[in-house]
Amino acid sequence: MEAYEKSFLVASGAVLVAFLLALAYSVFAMGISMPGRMEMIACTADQKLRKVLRVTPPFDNPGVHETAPGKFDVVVIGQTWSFAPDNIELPVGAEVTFRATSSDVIHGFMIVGTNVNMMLVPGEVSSETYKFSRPGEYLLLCHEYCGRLHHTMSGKVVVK
Ligand SMILES: [Cu+2]
Repeated sequence: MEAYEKSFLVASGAVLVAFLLALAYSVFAMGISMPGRMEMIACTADQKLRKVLRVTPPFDNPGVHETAPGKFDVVVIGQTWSFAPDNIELPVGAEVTFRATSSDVIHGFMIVGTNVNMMLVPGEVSSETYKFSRPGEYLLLCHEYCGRLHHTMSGKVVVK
C-alpha cells in the first residue's frame, strides 16, 4: 500500500515538473508571453476620447497607408456601431498591420477567415499583422456585444 501511494506521489511530481518545463520552454525558447501593457492613448478624465483621437496620430488619419512596397498599416477606429473605415481595400499579397482602437466602449475586431481577432479597448491600441495571400472579400465583424445595434457593426476587407 505504501509503495502504491509513493508511486502516485512520484507520478504527480513528475507531471508537475513536466508542466513547469513546458512552461519554461514556451516562455524562454518560444518567446510566448501574456499580453503586456499595450500602447496607450494619452487622455485625461476630463477629455472626450473621441475628440482626443481626432488629433492623435495615427488615429487622426484612419485608413490604409502603404509604409513600404507591399506593406500596409491599416488604422481603424471602432465606435458604436461602426468601423472607420468600414471598407478596406488591399492588393493581394499585402502584409498588413492593423492598428485599431475604440472611441467609446469595448468592441471586437475580427476578420472572418483570417487569424485577425482583437479586442478594441477604449484608450488602448490593439495591433496585429496579417498577410492577405488570397483575393476575396473578407467580413469584418465586431464580436464583443457593444449595445443595441451591435449586430449591425460590420465592414469588409476587399483583397484584389
Ligand atoms: Cu459590437
